[in-house]
Amino acid sequence: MDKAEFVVVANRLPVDRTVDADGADGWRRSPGGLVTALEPVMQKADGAWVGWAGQPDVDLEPFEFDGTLLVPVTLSADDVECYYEGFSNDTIWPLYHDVISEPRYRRLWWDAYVRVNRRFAEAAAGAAADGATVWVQDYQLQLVPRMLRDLRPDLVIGYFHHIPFPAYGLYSQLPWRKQVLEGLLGADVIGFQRVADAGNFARAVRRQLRYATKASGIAVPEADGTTRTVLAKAFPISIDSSSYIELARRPDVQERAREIRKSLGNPKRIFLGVDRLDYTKGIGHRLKAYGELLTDGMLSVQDVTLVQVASPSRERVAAYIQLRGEIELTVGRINGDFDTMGHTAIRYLHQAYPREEMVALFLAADVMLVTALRDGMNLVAKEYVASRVDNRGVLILSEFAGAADELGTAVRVNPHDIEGLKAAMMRAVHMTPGEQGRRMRAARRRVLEHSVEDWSREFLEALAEFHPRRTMTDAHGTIGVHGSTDEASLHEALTRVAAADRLLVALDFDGTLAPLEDEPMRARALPVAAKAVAALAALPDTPVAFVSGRSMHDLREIAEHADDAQIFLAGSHGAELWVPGEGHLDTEDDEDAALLRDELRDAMTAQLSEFEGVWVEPKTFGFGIHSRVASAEDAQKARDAADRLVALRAPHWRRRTGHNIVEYSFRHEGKDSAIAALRERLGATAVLFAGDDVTDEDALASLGPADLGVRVGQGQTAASVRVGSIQELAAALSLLARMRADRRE
Ligand code: GDG
Repeated sequence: MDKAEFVVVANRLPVDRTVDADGADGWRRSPGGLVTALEPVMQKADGAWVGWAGQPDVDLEPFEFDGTLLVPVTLSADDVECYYEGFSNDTIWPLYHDVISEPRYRRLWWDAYVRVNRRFAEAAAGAAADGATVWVQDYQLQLVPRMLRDLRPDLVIGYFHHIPFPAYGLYSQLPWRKQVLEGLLGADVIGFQRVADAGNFARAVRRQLRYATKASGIAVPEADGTTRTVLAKAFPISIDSSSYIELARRPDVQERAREIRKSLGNPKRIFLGVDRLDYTKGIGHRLKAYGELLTDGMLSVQDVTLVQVASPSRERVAAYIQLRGEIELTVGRINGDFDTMGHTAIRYLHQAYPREEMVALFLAADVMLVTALRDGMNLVAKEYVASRVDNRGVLILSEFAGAADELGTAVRVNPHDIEGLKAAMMRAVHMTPGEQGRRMRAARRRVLEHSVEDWSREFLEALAEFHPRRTMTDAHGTIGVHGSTDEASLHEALTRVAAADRLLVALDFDGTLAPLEDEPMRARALPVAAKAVAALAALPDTPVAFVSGRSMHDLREIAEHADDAQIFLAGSHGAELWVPGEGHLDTEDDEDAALLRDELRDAMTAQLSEFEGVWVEPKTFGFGIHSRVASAEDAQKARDAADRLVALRAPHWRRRTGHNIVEYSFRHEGKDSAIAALRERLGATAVLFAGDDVTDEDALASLGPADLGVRVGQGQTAASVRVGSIQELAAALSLLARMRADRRE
């Protein structure tokens, strides 16, 4: 079996088993947000997916489906009962949803959870290539990150938690509360739906494990005496909005929406609920409010109907069996009391439907009821909004759903407050089309601007940036970075490039030659680095270049002696070039782009002034948002605001992230193009490039076998050599200068 560079681990595989008319087995991609979200990532990467195929006691070999390697994990009937239905769905699910139903704590279930989590970790360890990225999904697999790290310390491990993380007072009920926290902290990045979930998690870690937390970082002491920083942060999930828009625009789907209205007797208003039949969704609360409005005579079945799709879920778990009984009793009573021959109060459907039918229902519904008592996100709310291409309809949204953090213009409700819920429903029934449009347009903007692809990209970018933030103290008491190249190999690599006929030494500036500063214009190369660079540049056949994301204007100011030392400068990630003796090479003017740049920059500066420590840096071809001294929350909000503005006004701009900076630019050049241009102009036969940040990886990844890539500090890298600090790089550059000078003698 080939090893994969990117591995997803989830309870379920992304496929369902099918049996055709001849009784032959096959597989079909299962619908669902997670599968859609990860599809583009899986397709780009050499990906594998580890999970259960959905049937007990079936042993399957790994197989390929749509370009993804599927690695089935076998669960026995007992595993399904104890690990899945028991610990996952009858202990963790109710506990994490604020104990709406009473969690059951059974030691046998816990044992099965540990056992099955280990099986998933082993399967993932077997599927992952050296240094691969593994993304673990959700509450069924909370122990996998730690188990996997112990098995494979070389891996980059992410975890996303789709459901809420409860307040400490509730979490502390869990008899295995420490083990679960330790399990999760095996990851490099832990993603949550809401800022509040990440906060609850950090609090539990402080109280239970006494680890220090700062902003979104948690300091995790490891057995070998090192400390690892784990990032625990909100990454709200989204939907594949364009597929909903596409369906909503289809004439047959619109026709079906009209048909649905007609078959319900063309009521004036249709209420809709779409949920898995789960006690967290507040279906009983909405039925109660609706039943009372009918009883009070505020609504009548001549005018309104409630369509409730309750798709079957976890049908063997006792709490779900009981819930189904209660809901169906309530529906029966309300219908019995209010139905007429021609009209029904509630059209109750305990079935699952194809997505086309769901979108037709969304289009037919005047009022969407999302009344969850607790919900990680609630994708249905976002799907309704995305589908309303006509900017009509009212979303009633529980403040206990994660989606409430983003959809501020929905009609918000506390579903426990039945009077409040009734008032909101009446308000929705009477809302003018103008108000519906205003609210819906704003909600749609948010959903459309932040799709599920953005979600996975943002998570994986954070993961790449964050791993492995590990410092260690060696026997001599010096601080290095985990994974630094040993001295002998570094020496060997430098000897190799020192022998090149014409060697280009290209160096990033900030974080590579100069320490990062809170005030970027104060950055200066370390004196020892500046000296090494000058020594190299003075040698024949050894041109030196600084390759930076800064504008040429700023780069010239901070790299003060560059011109004297005959150093080439590439600014704006390679879109601008300065040649010693010749000056700034002209770049093409794009007046429209420049106007838009000024306008967006001004808008951003005004909008971000409320966030302390966040500021906008003008760039030649765009702007950067710095948040080095801001709180994690403000930094996130500022990035979100910038993302929204750019997605709306300049969707074709390139977005780059670096250490505490996000940058937007209408020029798409990366540092790789700067290296290519310099290599050609200077006739270099080999290139040494050193950098410390994500944008340097473009250049590092473009290097050939004769070249040498050096990564300074932590982070995933394409470089073959890693040094722990700027000081170490400076020492390596001086050594290189000596080697090259010796070569000539
Ligand atoms: C968990 C968290 C979080 C439902 N019935 C049918 C159907 N669905 C689809 C919906 C939606 C999905 O299932 C349900 O997603 P939700 O987000 O609403 O809720 P959970 O299943 O509880 O999901 C939740 C989510 O994970 C993602 O992180 O948002 O908070 O609890 O996409 O449309 N789809 C079709 N037929 C049905 O009958 N086709």
